Amino acid sequence: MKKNRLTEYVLAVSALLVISFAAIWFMPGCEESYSREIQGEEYARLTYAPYVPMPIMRKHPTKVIVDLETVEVTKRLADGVEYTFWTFGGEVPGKFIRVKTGDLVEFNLHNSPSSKMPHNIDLHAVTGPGGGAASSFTAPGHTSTFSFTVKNPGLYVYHCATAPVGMHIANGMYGLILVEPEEALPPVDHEFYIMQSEFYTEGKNGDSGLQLFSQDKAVNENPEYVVFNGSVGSLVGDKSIKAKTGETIRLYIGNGGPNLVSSFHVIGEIFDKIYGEGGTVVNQNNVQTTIIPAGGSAIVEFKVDVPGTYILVDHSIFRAFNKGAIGMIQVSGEKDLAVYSGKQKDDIYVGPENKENTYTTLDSDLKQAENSGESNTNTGNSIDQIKAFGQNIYKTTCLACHQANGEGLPNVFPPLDKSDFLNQDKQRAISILINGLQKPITVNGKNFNGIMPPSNLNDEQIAAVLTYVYSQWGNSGKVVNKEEVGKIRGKKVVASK
Ligand code: HEC
Ligand SMILES: [Cu+2]
Repeated sequence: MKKNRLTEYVLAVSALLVISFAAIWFMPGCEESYSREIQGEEYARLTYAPYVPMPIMRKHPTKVIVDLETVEVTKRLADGVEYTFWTFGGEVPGKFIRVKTGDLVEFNLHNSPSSKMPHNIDLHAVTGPGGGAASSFTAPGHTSTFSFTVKNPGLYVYHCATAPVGMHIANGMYGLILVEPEEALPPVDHEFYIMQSEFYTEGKNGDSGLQLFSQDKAVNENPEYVVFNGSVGSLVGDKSIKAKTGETIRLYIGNGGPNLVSSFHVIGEIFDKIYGEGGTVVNQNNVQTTIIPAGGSAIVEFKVDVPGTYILVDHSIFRAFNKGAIGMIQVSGEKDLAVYSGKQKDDIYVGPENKENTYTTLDSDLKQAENSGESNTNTGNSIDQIKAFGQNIYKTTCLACHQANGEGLPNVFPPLDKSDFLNQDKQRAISILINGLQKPITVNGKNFNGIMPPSNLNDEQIAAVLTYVYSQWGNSGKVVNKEEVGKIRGKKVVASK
């Protein structure tokens, strides 16, 4: 009995010892634990979106010197559309800043001598009045310096907070600062920087030339453009994010606003992990769409298993397909047919009752998105340039229904090649593009009664796409100019039969 007790005791003590040794042994970073003392200094290496500075390997906080220049630049917002952006570092969004908890940041805000406005910076990573705004107010051709210790890890937005604050943000003055936790984030194969925001232009979406800021539209929260990384198409085509199958991706996503909340989604992917609202805890697994408030952020991680193109969108979906909030991840590598088979067949479906109707599935979302990178080129003057412009519009907005060579789909989408209906009446065709069409028509002897939605194109775009269509596929070769379109839009002519 007594002996037994003793054995139990000895066993218990040794078990405890083993456990505590093991615990010490396996404690992360045990050999080189994080020192909280500031040692040395370094210059921050800042990156432009979609790139992110390298992870920080050091095991101690340091003094980090950040140099950032505010500069006002006029450049492309969409093809043919220019805007005067106010920027941190010459691009929208501003440069990505990466520091580590405990770092002492010496911030030098330089305002370019070419600026017309004073600017400052409010970093959400700063604890202190205005997040640095009051200490960093900088006139053109001046530099302000202030320092702060980053106490809280997380992914934070920074922005200009000079009055009128809304206008400075609306013109592009925002970016992200990542404060890494003491214990580094787990390694991944790729990290990228994406920031959503809106632009409020005087002209409508697609109106070409230099666009001015519209205070009215901003106050009404009714943007003409919603974009990732500062312009339409900045993450599309050859500017897509690239990865290989089997790799892990971490996205640092910010929302500069100024007004809209993003419903961030990647078509065809599921976020394995989310650090909700850019905090330091993984608070969800297996998420389809995450919400990113204006002036907030999120960190998402996922592994890409299937090769192909994945479309980043704000799933408030008209913002994606009509205002620009589209990006792409192109994944190359081996197909895994068990994870995703691809299209296995495409049969004609004859509806249960009406045997005259046939349907075909359309991948128009994808087609539109894939083509959107090359759409909307501004018109030149020559007829060839107009046709080329029209061809791009055709590919992005008409092809999904009327098909590549205007052949249409039997019983569903009428043909545009040698279409007697089209060639008969130019004004009617213009009106159909402006207002859409929803009534029975006969094209080349075949009846159609479908819905063509209004095209949402401006006068110049309608003129170009119709000129292109008229020049193709045995059509009459008519030329449509934007004045004709303007007249019909003004009159609100209803499509007649
Ligand atoms: C979502 C599918 C869809 C898209 C996109 C679409 N159309 Fe149509 N279109 C139709 C349908 C359906 C009709 C027939 C409507 C009806 O029956 O009332 C039609 C009719 C027409 C007609 C008159 C009939 C004919 O064949 O001559 C023209 C012209 C036309 N579309 C041009 C265009 C052009 C140009 C674009 C691109 C800017 C476009 N459509 C985009 C579905 C579409
Ligand atoms: Cu500013």
